[in-house]
Amino acid sequence: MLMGPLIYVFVLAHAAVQIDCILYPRESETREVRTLDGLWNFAVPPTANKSLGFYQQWYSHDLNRNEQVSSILMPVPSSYNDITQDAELRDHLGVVWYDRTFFVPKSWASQRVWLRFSSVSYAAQVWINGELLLVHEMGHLPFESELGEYLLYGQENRVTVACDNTLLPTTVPQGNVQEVNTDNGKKYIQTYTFDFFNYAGIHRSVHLYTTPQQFIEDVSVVTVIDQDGETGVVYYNVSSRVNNAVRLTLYDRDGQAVASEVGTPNNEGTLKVPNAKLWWPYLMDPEPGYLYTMEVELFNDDNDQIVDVYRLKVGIREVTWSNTSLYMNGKPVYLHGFGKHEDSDIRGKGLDFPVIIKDFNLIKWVGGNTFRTSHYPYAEEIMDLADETGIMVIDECPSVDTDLFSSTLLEKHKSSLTQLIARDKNHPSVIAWSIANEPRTQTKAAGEYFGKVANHTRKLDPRRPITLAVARGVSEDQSGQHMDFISFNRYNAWYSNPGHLDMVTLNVIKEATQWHEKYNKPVLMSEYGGDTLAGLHLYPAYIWTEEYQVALFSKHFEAFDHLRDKEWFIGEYVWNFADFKTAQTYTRVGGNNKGIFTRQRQPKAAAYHLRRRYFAIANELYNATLPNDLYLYTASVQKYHEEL
Ligand code: BDP
Repeated sequence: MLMGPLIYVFVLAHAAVQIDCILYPRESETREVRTLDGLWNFAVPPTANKSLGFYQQWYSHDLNRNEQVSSILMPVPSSYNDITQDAELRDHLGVVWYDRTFFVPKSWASQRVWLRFSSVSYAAQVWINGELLLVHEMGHLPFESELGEYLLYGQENRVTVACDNTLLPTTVPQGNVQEVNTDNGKKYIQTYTFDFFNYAGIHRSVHLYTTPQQFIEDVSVVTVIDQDGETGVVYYNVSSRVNNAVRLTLYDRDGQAVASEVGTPNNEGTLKVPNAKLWWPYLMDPEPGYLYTMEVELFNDDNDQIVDVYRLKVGIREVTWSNTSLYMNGKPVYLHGFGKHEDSDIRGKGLDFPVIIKDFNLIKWVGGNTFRTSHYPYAEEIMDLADETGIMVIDECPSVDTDLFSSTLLEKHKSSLTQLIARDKNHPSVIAWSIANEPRTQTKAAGEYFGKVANHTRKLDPRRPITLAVARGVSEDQSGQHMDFISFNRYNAWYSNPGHLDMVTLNVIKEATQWHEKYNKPVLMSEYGGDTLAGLHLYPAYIWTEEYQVALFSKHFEAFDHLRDKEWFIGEYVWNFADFKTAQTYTRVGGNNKGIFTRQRQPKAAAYHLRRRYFAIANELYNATLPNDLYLYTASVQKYHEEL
């Protein structure tokens, strides 16, 4: 009854999103790509009438020329929340409006022209020149449409986006809307239980791109290593609406063709690469992240001319698992990394290359070999960089704290995985799918629900293991039976037994062992940590200080080393890589401070501590070279110590 002002609820609630192909737009000799990133016009309807933009059809005119609208400039990509000084915009609930104009050359009239959004959070409606083109529900995932007759060639066009951040019990992630009494009367507020700020807006790039009339619609790649251990096998499938021949050629880093085949669209084909250079994770090989380039060419009807070309990076590697281990190219891997967030000052969750590159530099500096995309899919550009650097990724869908397991929610949850796998299926860095973070898994209904989500995911991709980050206790959990490995989040000496550093090690060992005993599957600790205010020092270690974070980590390290002797313990993920913004609560000082880096990416003491551990592990397991600044010189006795 209080949903009146919240637009997408009735527009989108039943819009089934079926996205099974969504290639990243890449230039080639047959394709042009432009971004519409930059400054857009931005307008917020009045709180008292959140639907006004729809009633007044704000999509019919430029927002900055419409006398009924007061618009400002808004950068794209970015969250809108932290761009102005207005607390109401920061905490806005419901629809906001964006628009901009762009030219389309006359020469594009003979092509197909597509408009692609890499992410609008949470729901979007898109108009071109006043005509409704697209609706999409789900943040962090791309959607697109061909523009066709909506477009004016050789003229100016306008794109308008209505973006709604409202979260409900049937959205992924879930939230609630409450009516509250304020000093200025009644208003609606958004509540949610997950622990990161519900940033919203056009978060990633907007692309305009062309394809020829006959075009490559999708490319899927699965790689395995032949029994000889040397030949890389690349199974491929090219989708196209025509049945013309396709030619696939694989080039190595030096541009030499190493395999080629002519096949037919929508049929599986195979490329074999003798003496393949395998894709290895960072620190596991001197040349991690080796990528080939796969060139896909589509022929015309007479099969004598090439009409479309698309190039895709391919890493040849094979992920397998047993009830005790996870293997990369047949070798057991130990995962040492982070839970992260897409989060930074001012742009919130907006794509930002300086922050992205800095984060990869820091991950490598610390010696991490993995991260989990907690708690939603990260930008495609981040996934590309993970491929190139050899950082393994547990790829998580946007389901957090899932509860109230309705059939509507189930369909959307499944759709989030369909969309995620369509987007990320070809990334060698993706080693597993995480189908949720900390859902309420203690009921029978939850067990059945996650069984369905896991089956759905497995059908879409049987070649990667499935997990979810569980927080409920071992004895009550109903979800683990459906997973391929168990990931558990636990905050010893923080949420449980705060201040008691002597109540960590045995508890971690005990719980990990219980998970393994209950499900007979590999186990990893997907979150542990404690909030730490950078610069706060107290010795002996006291909660919230840098000393405490270091000591808390050490107590976990002892447990992990004990567990590493058991084959089935496959990894450790610190919570969190960097401090990040959350909703306002009395447990958070400027946000969540569990980062080993501040939000500005400066190290706390724990970063140096973790770095010594991660490199020591990589050195022990893979003979990785230790950086020479791991220990700074103190006295000659240290040299002796290091040699031990
Ligand atoms: C875990 C959640 C994570 C939180 C973390 C914390 O998975 O999203 O940020 O707790 O409280 O339960 O720091």
